[in-house]
Parts: sequence; C-alpha cells; structure tokens
Amino acid sequence: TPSRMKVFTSTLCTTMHTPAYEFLSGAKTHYYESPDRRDVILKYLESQSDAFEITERTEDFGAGPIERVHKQDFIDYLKTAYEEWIEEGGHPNGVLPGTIPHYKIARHGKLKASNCLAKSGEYCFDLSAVITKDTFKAAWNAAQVTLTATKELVRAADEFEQSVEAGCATRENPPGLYALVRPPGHHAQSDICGGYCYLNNLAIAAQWLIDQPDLKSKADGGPKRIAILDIDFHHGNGTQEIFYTVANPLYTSLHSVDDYPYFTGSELEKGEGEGLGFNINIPLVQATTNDDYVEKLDKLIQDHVIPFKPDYILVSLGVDTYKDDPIAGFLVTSEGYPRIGNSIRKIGVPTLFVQEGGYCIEKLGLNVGGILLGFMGRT
Ligand code: OKP
Ligand code: ZN
Repeated sequence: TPSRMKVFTSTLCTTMHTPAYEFLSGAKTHYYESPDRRDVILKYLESQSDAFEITERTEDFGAGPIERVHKQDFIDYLKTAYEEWIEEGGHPNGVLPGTIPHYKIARHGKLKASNCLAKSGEYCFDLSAVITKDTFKAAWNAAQVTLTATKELVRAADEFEQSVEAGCATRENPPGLYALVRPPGHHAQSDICGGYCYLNNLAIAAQWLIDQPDLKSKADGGPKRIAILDIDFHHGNGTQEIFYTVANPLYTSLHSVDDYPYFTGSELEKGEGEGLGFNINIPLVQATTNDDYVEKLDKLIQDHVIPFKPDYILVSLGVDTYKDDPIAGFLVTSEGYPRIGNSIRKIGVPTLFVQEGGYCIEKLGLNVGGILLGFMGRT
C-alpha cells in the first residue's frame, strides 16, 4: 500500500490572524487571505484519509531560524506594532501604513521613524498586510509549523535514500510533505512585510536546512542544496530578495508578468555576486492555460532545477493560478493541478510543499489536493 503524505498544520493558523478587511483597487472588501482558506484545505485533505496523515504536532525551534532570515529590528517591530498602534490611537482593525517612503522621496537626512504610524510605512510595502493583535503570534507559529515539517523532510529523505539503496524504492516516487500554514510568506522580505505576508516561512525553512552542520549535499559534500519552486500566481519578491546574493538556495518562479507585486519578477533579475545565475524568473502571460503552464514548468525543471542537483525541493504552493481566482488571471483548471504535481514528482527529489496563495474558496481544497495527489502519483 502506498504511504500517506504527512500534513503539518495548526489550529492557530485559522484562529490567530483574522483581519476584517482590505482594499483592492480602491474598494474596501473582505480580507481575501481569510482563515477559512486553511479550513477548506484541511477539510478536503481529511476527506482523502487514505492519502493524507494530518498532524498538529508543532515543535518549537525558537527565534534562531527566524533571525537567520529576518532582521532583528523588523522582528521587534512586528512583535510590538499592534500595541504601539493602539496606544497611538490607531484603528483597532490593525496596523496599516499611511506614508510609505517612496523611492522618489529624497531622504538626505538620517531621520528615523519614531512612532508606529511612521514605522508602519518603513516596514510594509502595501496595504494588504494588516497587523492585528495576534498577527505576530500567527506568523511565528506558521514558521514553527513549517520548520517542524522541514525536520520531517530530512527524516523522510534519509529513509528514502536507504530504501533506494536497498532496492525497495525507486527515485520516481520521492517523499513529499506539506505545511498547511497561514499567513503565507513569499512576499515577506528580510525587513519588510506586504502581500498578506509577514515572516517568510519557506525561506526560514530553506536557511535552516542549509545551516544544519550534519546535513551534507550529495553532489558536492557542502551544505544541502535547496531548489525553490515558486508556483504561486504572484512573484515571490520576498524569497528572491532574501537569497538574491547567494548560490544556494536556487530560487525559481513562474508567475504573472503584469500583476502584483508589479515591480519585481522580471527575467532580467538573475541574482547578484555569488548569487548570479541562481535566481530564475519565468514571467507568464495573463491567459496562461494548463498546457502552457505545464510546458513552462517542465522546461524550468529541465533547464534549471535538475542541473542544480538539489537535495531537497521546497515548493511555494499557490493555487491562485486557478481560472476563477478572484484576485488573479491565469486559466489553469482543476485538471491542471495533478499534472503540475506529477511534473514536480518526476524531479525525483524529496519535496516540501509550503502553502502560499489561492483565494477561490470553493475549489481551494480540490486544487491544493490535486497538486499533492499528483505528486504522489495517485491521479
Ligand atoms: C499574496 B500571494 C491584486 C491586489 C493584490 C495583494 C495580493 C497578495 C498576494 N489586484 N493584493 O502571493 O497569493
Ligand atoms: Zn499569490
């Protein structure tokens, strides 16, 4: 009997971060990155109990792995922002910037943000990352859940390697794990939040893997080699920025060419210094279909992911590529997702999926499940 995929999640991902509203194209709307997103995905996975094993076990990795990726002043800001905001008379819905230091503002002096309203502009690049009373705790918890799944990835990969060597498993069926978390992470940079993201869960996981002294790359004996595959509709500007100047991890992304976050994601952004050549952006046209998407994904895998010789794949799993997603524009259908999962399986490398976007509540479970089941070769 084929083994089940382990799913790591926490009820805190539903309950701790529930902003009441956001602004989209100037209109006040409900918060699209809503708590029920996690609930509907969970419900779908629970209905497929022969395929998924869900656990709420969360290990506490402390602040260390988070501080490896995010700057201390930014972490401190996230931790205290809401309280300061309320003390200053801010609206109880949560912290939202009023003035963002636009790049055309000439900052000749060293004037530093002194109050929370000023800091909110310093540490946030859009109006979607509301900081509520428990947002920091929720983001912290999401990072810890992701790290818990990452530790399990290491264990599963070791077990897989032994099974392959013993001839009881083949490379075509690598182990997969899934961190079902929110808030998401791929827009969060080292010291700025935005795009519903506060702490970059996947980046924290990748850095943690690289930092483990006992984990060595099969290819070169150095630290484990990590390839990131960002398949969310939006470009992961946060993950790109965090790893822009390093050669490991490799960051790759398929995303819309002319949508949020607008100012990053060009194919000309290739990394800098030692990181040059290790940042791969593949912008896709707005009307991308299943066939287009899978073709571009397979090419990305062949040209960049496999030659990198990764020990682990980390997937920023967004399904806002779905045709009816309310804030996106691709034409991928529910039949497309198992194909995407299958393409990732064929890399033959142990894989951790980390939840990012996807806002069509009605099909969210089916679409996420489709990728995971496709990866398991069950469809
Ligand atoms: C987060 B993730 C679109 C406005 C979008 C924020 C979107 C954040 C997406 N017209 N506002 O990558 O799914
Ligand atoms: Zn997205």
